[in-house]
Amino acid sequence: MRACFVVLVRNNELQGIKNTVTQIEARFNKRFNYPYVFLNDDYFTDEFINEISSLTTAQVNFGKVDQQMWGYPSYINQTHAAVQRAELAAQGVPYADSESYRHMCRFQSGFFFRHPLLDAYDYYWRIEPDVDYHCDIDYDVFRYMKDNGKKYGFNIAFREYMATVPSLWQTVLDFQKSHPEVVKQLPQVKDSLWNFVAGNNGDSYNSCHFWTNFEIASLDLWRSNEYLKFFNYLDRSGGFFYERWGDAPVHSIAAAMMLKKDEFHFFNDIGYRHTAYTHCPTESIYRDKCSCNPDDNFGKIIYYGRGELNSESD
Ligand SMILES: Nc1nc2c(ncn2[C@@H]2O[C@H](COP(=O)(O)OP(=O)(O)O)[C@@H](O)[C@H]2O)c(=O)[nH]1
Ligand SMILES: *[C@@H]1O[C@H](CO)[C@@H](O)[C@H](O)[C@H]1NC(C)=O
Ligand SMILES: [Mg+2]
Repeated sequence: MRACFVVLVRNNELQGIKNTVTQIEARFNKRFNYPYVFLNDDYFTDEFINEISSLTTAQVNFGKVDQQMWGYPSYINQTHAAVQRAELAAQGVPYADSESYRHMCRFQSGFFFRHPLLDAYDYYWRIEPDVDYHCDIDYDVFRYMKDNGKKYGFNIAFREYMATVPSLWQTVLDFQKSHPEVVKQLPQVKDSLWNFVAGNNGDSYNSCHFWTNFEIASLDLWRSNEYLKFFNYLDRSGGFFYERWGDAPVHSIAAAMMLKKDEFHFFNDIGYRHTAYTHCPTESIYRDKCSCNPDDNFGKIIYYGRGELNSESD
């Protein structure tokens, strides 16, 4: 399959990404030998390249992300952006005052799939430093995606901090109004996952999103004219910088709008931990494949997560 792992990471996260790659190799890739694409807004050090390369027999590519994909567009008022960051920081939102986090979210939303090192591929699996993969995966997940017509695979869904995306939904609605030629191409609401993200009969964002730190998906989904028009519209509005739009709500709203329900896949069998949250398959057939504790499965604590994260919507 024309597929790869894609890893955006910093040199100082070497230990964390070695930990992840070691698990990916043991759980999946020693059987399939899919290549890796490592991307960074800085040059990778020789130490980084050597230590990563020694973890796998698969092909490993290292690339730099240039200014056009990681930097302020000319139409962004950076003074205004700084004022807005300070305002969000006063609300205690994670990464509120971080410029690099915003460049990262914009890159993951609109550019990673256009990096030249990804040109050779049709599907990707996004991995991050300092996560755990808990289960043996003994089939080719990329072939599964293709054979079953799947375009977007996830394993954790969550609530967004609404303070990071106050104008995102209105911008999406404005996009739909100004691009009837795109809307015409989209599936009907009843066939899509629009109602996974739409609140108040479509008047507002309900904050639900797929966690994008794990994604197995089609690159063509993001390379499509429909998505590129959508991303450009969002990007011009400035919300990646004036607010703190995450790639998770952006990908999720776009996929919910553009795909049919059956083009999504819940990777229940891929046990996964990112920060304090774990997806662990609870069915007994997974006990001999997974090392995680099913009692830790995020599905069981979702109600708690709602209360914690989502005070102002719903
Ligand atoms: N090269 C590079 N990678 C970054 C930067 N900021 C975040 N990342 C990567 O982007 C991904 C998401 O960042 P992370 O800090 O884990 O954000 P979180 O998962 O939302 O808490 C991780 O793979 C990070 O290594 C950055 O400034 N430069
Ligand atoms: C940029 O933003 C600052 C702060 O909000 C504002 O004072 C200034 O007029 C803006 N500049 C332009 C060119 O719009
Ligand atoms: Mg992370």
